[in-house]
Amino acid sequence: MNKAGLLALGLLLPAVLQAGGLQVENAWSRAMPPNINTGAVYLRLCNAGALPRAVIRMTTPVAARAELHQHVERAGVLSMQEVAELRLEPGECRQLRPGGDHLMLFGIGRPLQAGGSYPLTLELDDGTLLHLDFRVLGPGQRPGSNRQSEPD
Ligand SMILES: [Cu+2]
Repeated sequence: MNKAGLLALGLLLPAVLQAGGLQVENAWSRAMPPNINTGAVYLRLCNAGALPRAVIRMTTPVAARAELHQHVERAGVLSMQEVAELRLEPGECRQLRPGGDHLMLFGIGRPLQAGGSYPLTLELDDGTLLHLDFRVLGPGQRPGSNRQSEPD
């Protein structure tokens, strides 16, 4: 997509956030049972800038700790591990999704309510802070499905 297209998209969809050349869209998490205090956040990241850009840290008031995770397969066993950064080349997009890269939350203080939205801050390697909210979806709810079915 060309730059004008990206700009137009940004105007049409207020859910797209941009800072430091990085665009973030459709951040969501799945509601978990109250006895589980870990969770994952998924989102779509695009580097609309001219320089490589990386997410190096995350913070959220709802969890004691947040890590960048990726899934790795070792000897046929799928596990997840922390990575130091999520790096995107100019023009690159990355979809964080269940079974793939994700943001992992540990020590969630209170259960995240389906339908609620909670703040999350991404720190980029150039010092930019991207403040976003992620939505918590109930069982069976699909990310972005409500937006697409909403007539304007
Ligand atoms: Cu994880």
